[in-house]
Amino acid sequence: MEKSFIFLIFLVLTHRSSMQEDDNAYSKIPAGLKIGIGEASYQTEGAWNISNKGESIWDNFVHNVPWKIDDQSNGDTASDSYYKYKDDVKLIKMLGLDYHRLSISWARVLPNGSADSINQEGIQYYHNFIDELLANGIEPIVTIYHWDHPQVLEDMGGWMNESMATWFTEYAEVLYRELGPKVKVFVTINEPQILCFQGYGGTLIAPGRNLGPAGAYTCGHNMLKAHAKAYRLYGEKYRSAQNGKLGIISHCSGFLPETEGETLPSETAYQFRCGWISHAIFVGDYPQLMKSKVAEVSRNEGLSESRLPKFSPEWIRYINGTADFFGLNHYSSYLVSFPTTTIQNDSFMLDDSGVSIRSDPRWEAGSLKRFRIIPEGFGWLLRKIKSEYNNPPVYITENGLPDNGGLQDYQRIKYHYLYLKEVLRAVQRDGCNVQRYTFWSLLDHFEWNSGYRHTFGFINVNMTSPGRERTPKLSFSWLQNVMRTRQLQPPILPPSVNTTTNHQ
Ligand SMILES: *[C@@H]1O[C@H](CO)[C@@H](O)[C@H](O)[C@H]1NC(C)=O
Ligand SMILES: *[C@@H]1O[C@H](CO)[C@@H](O)[C@H](O)[C@H]1NC(C)=O
Ligand SMILES: *[C@@H]1O[C@H](CO)[C@@H](O)[C@H](O)[C@H]1NC(C)=O
Ligand SMILES: *[C@@H]1O[C@H](CO)[C@@H](O)[C@H](O)[C@H]1NC(C)=O
Ligand SMILES: *[C@@H]1O[C@H](CO)[C@@H](O)[C@H](O)[C@H]1NC(C)=O
Ligand SMILES: CC(=O)N[C@H]1CO[C@H](CO)[C@@H](O)[C@@H]1O
Repeated sequence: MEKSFIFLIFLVLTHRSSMQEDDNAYSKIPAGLKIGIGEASYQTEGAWNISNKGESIWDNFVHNVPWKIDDQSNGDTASDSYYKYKDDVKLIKMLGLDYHRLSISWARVLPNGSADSINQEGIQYYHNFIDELLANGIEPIVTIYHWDHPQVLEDMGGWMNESMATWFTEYAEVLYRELGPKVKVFVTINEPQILCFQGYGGTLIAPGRNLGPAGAYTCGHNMLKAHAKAYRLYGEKYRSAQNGKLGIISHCSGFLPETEGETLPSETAYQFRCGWISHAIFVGDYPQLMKSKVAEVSRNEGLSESRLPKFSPEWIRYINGTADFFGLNHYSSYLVSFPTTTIQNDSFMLDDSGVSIRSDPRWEAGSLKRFRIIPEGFGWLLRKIKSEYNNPPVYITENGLPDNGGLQDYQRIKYHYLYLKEVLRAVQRDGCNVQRYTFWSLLDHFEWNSGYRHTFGFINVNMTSPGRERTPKLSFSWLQNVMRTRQLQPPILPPSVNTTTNHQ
């Protein structure tokens, strides 16, 4: 009698604490979690034809097929960061962040693609930028390649040409040699998934080759080889002196089952999109599920062999283990199922997985509909990465929400509050080994095929003014408070909303 009464109290107490856990338990940012912000060269720099810079595939795309960009704009000037990098560093410092993620424009450093002719003015810009960060106590994280390779290399096939792996490695070596003494984290390639499917498989982004799934798979295949060669070269020639960390960035969404308990659709969607790249690096080769499914689809289409290229055993071993961290870009989540009648798909992948992927219209969206606020999908993903790859160090290298601009960005604050909270819980409750969290992005910038209509910045940039004046948004002061206290801060609510409103 007494025992069961005590047990009952225990139940009540544990139930209460798990209810309260959500709001208070994990709000401290642990010492092992560094916080930063990021940008990409083509999206911010401008100065596209300055100081011997070569033409990149993005310069070519926006100038030759301007109608592919929602507002027919381009990145010729963008946020003008080529000239204003010192202002940007001041703002990063004001935010109190630990690090800044920037990318190098391949065509600015190697105008005609060849590592034999380094553009000194181009590399000097990155020396200056990185020195300015270091002088202000901000750690630089360098993305070697964020989608803007030299057009001359595209003219020789780009990522369809296996030689690209060699050209990429020669370029990476220039950066190890030049910047490696002061850069301790390099990312090789940003999001093969998106660039290969939208730029080579489809036409949404540069180079817009429209080669279908087979083209996208070949692109990913060559990128994995390029990444591995660049990683191995660092190990052989630079690691002992420079002691940096290297990885590649996967774009991974959350895939929640449409029907509770039905896990195969989630597993399939995960392996086709995230696992495609990550499995080869953390386990070896493409995921079995993906190999079988693409082989089956290819057979059904009458192809003599699978359109997913095969790695030799030597390449499988060579690529396996080539990452010091799991680089993760995450934005949103989807509901997945095997369709019974018509196939519903979203616009970002032509897919052999056979999985139907949709957004729940009840989930709140940013200015682009596929960016829904669904933080539990992030928790799902972080736990999936932990179990799938034996809990590797995870660097979250992008996380953010688009809106239509303006300084009162309440929705951005709410998004980051909920998403960072999910990260803190995954780390402190579930033991996920997340070591970095990167807000995306510092500035309003050129948002690829969306032009300037959708913005991710904590800082507004006046894109109609030649001065490209920077004005911090409301989210800027929220983020300052997070960094000052190293504690998650409650969202700032718009004046008309009462405090009990549920986030869903
Ligand atoms: C560089 O591009 C701008 C357009 O963004 C153009 O006005 C200018 O003439 C170009 N400069 C050179 C040297 O080609
Ligand atoms: C490559 O670019 C450099 C610097 O812009 C130039 O001097 C050189 O002639 C170019 N080489 C070729 C083969 O185009
Ligand atoms: C690939 O690059 C090589 C140079 O390494 C070139 O000879 C070849 O023509 C290119 N292939 C294609 C398909 O463009
Ligand atoms: C990949 O590397 C891991 C760790 O060294 C090893 O356990 C695994 O067997 C390798 N995978 C393949 C396919 O060789
Ligand atoms: C942006 O710059 C333009 C041109 O200088 C100016 O007319 C406009 O008021 C500015 N917009 C804002 C929001 O400051
Ligand atoms: C139902 C639906 O949206 N189907 C689309 C799936 O994607 C392909 C390729 O983009 C489209 O052609 C279909 O219309």
